[in-house]
Amino acid sequence: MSATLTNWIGGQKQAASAGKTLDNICPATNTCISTIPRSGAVDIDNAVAAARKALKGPWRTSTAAERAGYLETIANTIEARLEEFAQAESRDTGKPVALAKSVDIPRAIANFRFFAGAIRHDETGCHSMPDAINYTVRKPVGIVGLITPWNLPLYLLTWKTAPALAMGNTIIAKPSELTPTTATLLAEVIHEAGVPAGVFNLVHGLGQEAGQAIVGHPAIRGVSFTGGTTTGAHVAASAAPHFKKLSLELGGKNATLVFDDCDLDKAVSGALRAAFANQGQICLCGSRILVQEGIYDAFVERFTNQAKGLTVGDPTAASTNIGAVISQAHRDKVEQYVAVAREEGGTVVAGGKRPTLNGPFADGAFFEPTVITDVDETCRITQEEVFGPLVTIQRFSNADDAVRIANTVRYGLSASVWTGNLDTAHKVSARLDTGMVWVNTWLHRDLRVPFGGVKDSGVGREGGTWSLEFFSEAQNICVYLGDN
Ligand code: TXE
Repeated sequence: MSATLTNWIGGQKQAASAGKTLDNICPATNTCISTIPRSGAVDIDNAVAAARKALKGPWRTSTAAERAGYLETIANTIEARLEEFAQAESRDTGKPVALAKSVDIPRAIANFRFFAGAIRHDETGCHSMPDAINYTVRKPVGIVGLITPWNLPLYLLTWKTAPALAMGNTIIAKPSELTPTTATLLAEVIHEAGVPAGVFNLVHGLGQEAGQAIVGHPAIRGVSFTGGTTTGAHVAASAAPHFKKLSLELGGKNATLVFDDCDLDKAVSGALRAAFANQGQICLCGSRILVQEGIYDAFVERFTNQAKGLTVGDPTAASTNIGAVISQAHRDKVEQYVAVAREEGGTVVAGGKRPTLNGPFADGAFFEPTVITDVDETCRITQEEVFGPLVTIQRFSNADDAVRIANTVRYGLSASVWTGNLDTAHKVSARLDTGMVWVNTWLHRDLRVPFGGVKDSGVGREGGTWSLEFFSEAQNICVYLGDN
């Protein structure tokens, strides 16, 4: 029997006001595991009323230390329930439990701990003049909307929730309708931590309904969105007339640049992780590998062999490297891109098809890790975000060529550069049109650094002081001293 998940509005569990529900499908088994409220504008209105009331209550006068205390309690509780959170994340997404246990849930805990520390040590500016003193105070934005995707559900929701709480906002969160469970557990944990009712409201539902109602609601003064670029454009257009603060973290088609002088073993394993981590469904995934001609053949051979050696299947098995992708529809999309690549002259050197699995996983949304060569930067397969376990490998001749190819796409989120030459590392990194570059590593994160993209990968930065600034309004107060 499947579970019934609820919204959390004003500290209360609630069904959608219209009584409608949506099925939550486990992509690994293609079975319904729960139902969620299919909320609409009325539910968002109710959440706004609760969030507005909470903004006027004790939350308004809470100290930074008190809010940091809440964040730490939340982190500790998630840590104590790590196994339960990881299992839930795996069931909703199809990702290996081991990945959820080692990456998703620990990172969610780290998000709360990090912003607890950040708010404790936060400071604002003071600008003195001969006859006056300016000091800056930060105020909460007010009610903020957090809209998050399905690929890293708790990880990304907490990346927004922790700084929003730290700065004293009240929240209306809408997780992806495909991955509702850990957000619901989080609402429970926040409530149990003693955060006042109405500070964190969770509303489930479809993007075009509940999500759209958040973006278009005039009382919601800021929206932080992570998701697809097309949806991001729609969110930006809807939010603009209300002059909301807006943070958009969107798609990527990130290049992994591998130079002749790299450590080949490390480059192959790094590129493999960048290509296939989380079934290739991370906005930072290195889905375009560019390899210098001197090591091209050796790289392709090693990379392809290792890709073929990855184990696809049962997300609960410790030996599984690749779980299910998010849905049958998404698997179909990935599969269609293989056909596109073939039409464009690409050669599928690994994967390219659904694996044959038995038992409960026979109908799951699995796809083999796929490697495609013989394509160039004019192809759709190297330009469009697939967001699945599919990677292309292209050849380049020199640094100019590599930078040119890397920068051809509409996206500009991240890149990784693999080289033994410090000069190449610095010079190439500086020429890449991306918000982030990793050298001889990938997804090596320090939560203080700016995170975000350029071009169609988004607007704004998250992380450290960037998040604290987004979730606050700076007010300058100038005190005149001149008459004395
Ligand atoms: O994301 P959507 P989808 C990319 C990836 C993927 C594609 C589409 O290429 O294949 O986006 O994925 C909510 N107003 N990424 O369709 O639709 C929605 O309910 C307000 C990259 O799943 O962008 C969900 O909560 N909200 C990405 C959230 O937006 C709306 C991660 C994201 O869903 C809305 C995920 C609307 N009109 C997908 N429509 C990354 N950068 O990591 C939808 N939503």
